[in-house]
Amino acid sequence: MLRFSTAGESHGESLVALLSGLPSGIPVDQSFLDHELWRRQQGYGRGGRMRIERDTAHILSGVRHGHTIGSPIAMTLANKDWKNWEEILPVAEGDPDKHKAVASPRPGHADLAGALKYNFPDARYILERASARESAARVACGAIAKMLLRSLGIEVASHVTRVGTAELSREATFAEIAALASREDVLLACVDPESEARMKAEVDTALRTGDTIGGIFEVVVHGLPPGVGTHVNWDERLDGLLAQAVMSLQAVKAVELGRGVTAAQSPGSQVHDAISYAEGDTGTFTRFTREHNNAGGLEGGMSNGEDLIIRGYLKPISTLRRPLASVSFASREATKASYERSDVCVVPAAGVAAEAMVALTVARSVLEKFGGDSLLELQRNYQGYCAQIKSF
Ligand code: EPS
Repeated sequence: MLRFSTAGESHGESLVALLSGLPSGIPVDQSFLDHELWRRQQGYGRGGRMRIERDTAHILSGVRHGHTIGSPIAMTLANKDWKNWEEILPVAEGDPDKHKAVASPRPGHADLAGALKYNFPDARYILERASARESAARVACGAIAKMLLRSLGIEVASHVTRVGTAELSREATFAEIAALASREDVLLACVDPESEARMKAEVDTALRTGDTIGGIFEVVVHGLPPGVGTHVNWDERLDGLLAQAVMSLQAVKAVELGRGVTAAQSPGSQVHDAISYAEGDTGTFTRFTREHNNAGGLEGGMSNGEDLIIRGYLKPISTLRRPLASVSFASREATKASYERSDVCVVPAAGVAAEAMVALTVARSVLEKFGGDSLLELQRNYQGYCAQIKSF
């Protein structure tokens, strides 16, 4: 089974990622991996930390001569900021006078629940692990999952469809969304310049007022055949797995598949995607075609051959320059929530992290269905199935 886990604190020495269960023979492109990490660091509204970090994944194992070898892949991502934190956050006891408490919990962050749960006098250790810095390690794993999917012709991309009240005003094609990944100025990762200008204005307002702003990103999976995932067991349904994977990202508060939200207020005749059939080579995978994709490529917990569409709804970052009311851990007196430095808007970055989570989730379901210890074996199984459904 494809599995990954991460370790590391936001201001510790390094993030660590461990990815196992991949077949041998997948070409691993270090520059693609680092470009994915770079994309996650971009976006209008990121804070001072991103001027310090320049993420790169140092691969320690599982890849030799440019290809996976089937064994677990271990990676480290050094935190450049560590040099400023060595005395504040040492592994050994160190000098307590140099430690830096997170003295009053930030509403919306993990601070209060975490300090209570782990019995810490302040929220420093909670912040360190709850921070979205961790998502860099997920992006490193996701980049390798993307390389696997790419060798089967499956692509994953994301764009921003809303920042605050500013919404993308038109439909986007997959080609437009995919092209965003090679943009030099990510700005707000929106395919439409006019909509993006309105989104930027929302970030500017938040910046000016010491506030933060959330939004919506959309991840699209293109080129996935029907039948990945299954309806037969609740914990193998691809829709449920995707929802969990994206919801697990820092600051995501809702996940929508296809037209999930507005479907709840519309009659079935306007929601479900009518099916047609044409002899000849019309559809990509089968001769069954759809005019619409309101289902977001998922029916019955399985892919249906249309693009997967997964939207993540991001709350505004909970570290505010004009902090909300809170309580001092030490005195229990009313005070303002702690503030160090923070981002104002992270919707494009969260979209990149969500691409990674989606790629890892789809790759796991693909490997479960098609199996194979080498890429050659996987591709043979995959192509055999594609030929089977084409002649269904
Ligand atoms: C974060 C706070 C900020 C963000 C950080 C997430 O970090 P710092 O407190 O060091 O300024 O920059 O995100 C990252 C470091 C990153 O790589 O995404 C938080 O508290 O969640």
